[in-house]
Amino acid sequence: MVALAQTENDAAGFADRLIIHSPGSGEKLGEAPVMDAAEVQAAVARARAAQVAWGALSVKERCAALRAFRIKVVQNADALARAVSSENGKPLQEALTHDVLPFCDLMAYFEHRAPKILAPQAIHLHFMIQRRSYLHCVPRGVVGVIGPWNFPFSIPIGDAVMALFAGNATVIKPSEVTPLIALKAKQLWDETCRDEPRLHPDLIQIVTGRGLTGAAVCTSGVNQVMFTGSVPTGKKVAVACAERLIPCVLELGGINPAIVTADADVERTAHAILWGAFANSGQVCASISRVYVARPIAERLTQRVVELTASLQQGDPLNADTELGAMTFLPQIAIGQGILDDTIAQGGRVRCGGTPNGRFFPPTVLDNVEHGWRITRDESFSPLLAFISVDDTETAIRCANDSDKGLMAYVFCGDEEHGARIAERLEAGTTMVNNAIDSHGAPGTPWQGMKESGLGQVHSAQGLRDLCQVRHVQTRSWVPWLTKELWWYPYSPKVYGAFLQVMRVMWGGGPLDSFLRKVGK
Ligand code: TXE
Repeated sequence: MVALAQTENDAAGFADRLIIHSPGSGEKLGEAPVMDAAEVQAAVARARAAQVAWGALSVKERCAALRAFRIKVVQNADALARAVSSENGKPLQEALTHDVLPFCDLMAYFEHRAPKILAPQAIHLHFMIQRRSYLHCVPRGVVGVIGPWNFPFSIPIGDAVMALFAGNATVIKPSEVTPLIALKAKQLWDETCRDEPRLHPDLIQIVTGRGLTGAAVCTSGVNQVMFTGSVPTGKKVAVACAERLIPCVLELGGINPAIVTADADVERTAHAILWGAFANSGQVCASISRVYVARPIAERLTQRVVELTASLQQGDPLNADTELGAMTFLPQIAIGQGILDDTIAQGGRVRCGGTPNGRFFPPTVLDNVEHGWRITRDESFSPLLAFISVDDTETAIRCANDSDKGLMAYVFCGDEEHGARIAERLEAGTTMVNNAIDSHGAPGTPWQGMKESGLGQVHSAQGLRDLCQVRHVQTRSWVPWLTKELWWYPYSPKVYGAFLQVMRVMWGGGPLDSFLRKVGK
């Protein structure tokens, strides 16, 4: 059993260093400096200087250059997965398939598509047809990325490369709980830069530290912030960005519902819920935490999930057949335990799992739970799964939407089309039908939260464009005999009357109005 000594990171402030221990073995893995505001500002200045040449390259050239980094990551995939697993405590296979692999897919996806996504876009003007309007994407400059500990590679480094595709430089503040993997990524970046002259080491800066270092990123002159973490910290980041009128993208977690209808395929649903609830020991913002299941199949489904849970291998994260590793973040165990105790006190029944053993939190299934209890409201970010039986789909939808969060939702249903209709009524950034948690791995789709789950989006064409200033240019063809527009000076009663007449004819409900609406003018 691992000693419960958290990394010596709990003290606030810029003082001392981060000392990192493996959640799985307790072994000391390394140290990282705690950087102060001046060091963060110096990093931003270096990034800004490197961005000038980078932003001047065509998108195609940037994509060609970034390919070298993707190849470098693939060449080092095993070492990276081992580093993620050691530092974060997740099983080795998850470190590879949830962190390193999706990152490579994200890069390959945007290498191919970014030139088209960021190409100038014409805007069709409905009346001023002698004019030409178009949007063009200009890099913002330096993007600050503030990362979490649950996906310590794929989230901060993935956000950073999105910013690079858009022509920006980045300053990454990794979580104080898992800073070493970001430093390893930086080392691979620097090595890539030696062989690819278009890449500059300073385009990626890593600033390690705790909350104050993160706060310093927001006030350091960056042009945008991408933040993943808790709701209270996300709000602080939003305020800091608002004071500087810079955009921020916030990804703040969820308390994600699954609705299971009576005609759902119990076997697939059970497997999906099992993985959706317990991958990364439930420390996933998209984890399934509350299941609203139709009463006729509730016991069959719960029992099947319990059986499958019993077969999961929990242990040393670095073993390739381990399915649940250790909890990453010490305070998370107490949060999960508190929600578990609360549920039991209210009458919830533990069907399997229960009390944590050191850093290892057993996958825990509860039923007899009622909507409204804390387990259905507060993010446990631990392997707790609650089953709530419901009489009809309308009740399930109402309960699912009765939450201050809205990141992900799930529907398990025998009829895909019916599932999609239910999905459309759920208040979530993404709803998956007959599937679980992995839509973050589809880089073409938006990752976004509603309500307190966040602001803006990452991934997708729009997510990439949002990392640019989208500027509008309007030109007008030269017509020698037209020296001025009709609405320029001088003003007169005659011109005023003419405009009134034009308005009546065009928009007043007459025949020309009908014709123009028909032809889409
Ligand atoms: O988050 P914080 P923590 C949830 C999970 C967990 C809780 C707390 O429920 O229990 O958040 O985790 C930096 N200005 N999620 O403490 O504080 C900080 O250094 C700028 C959900 O890790 O939000 C770290 O790099 N930055 C989440 C990052 O913000 C600041 C994933 C996140 O820290 C800052 C992880 C400040 N004032 C935990 N203060 C998800 N969305 O999936 C701290 N930071």
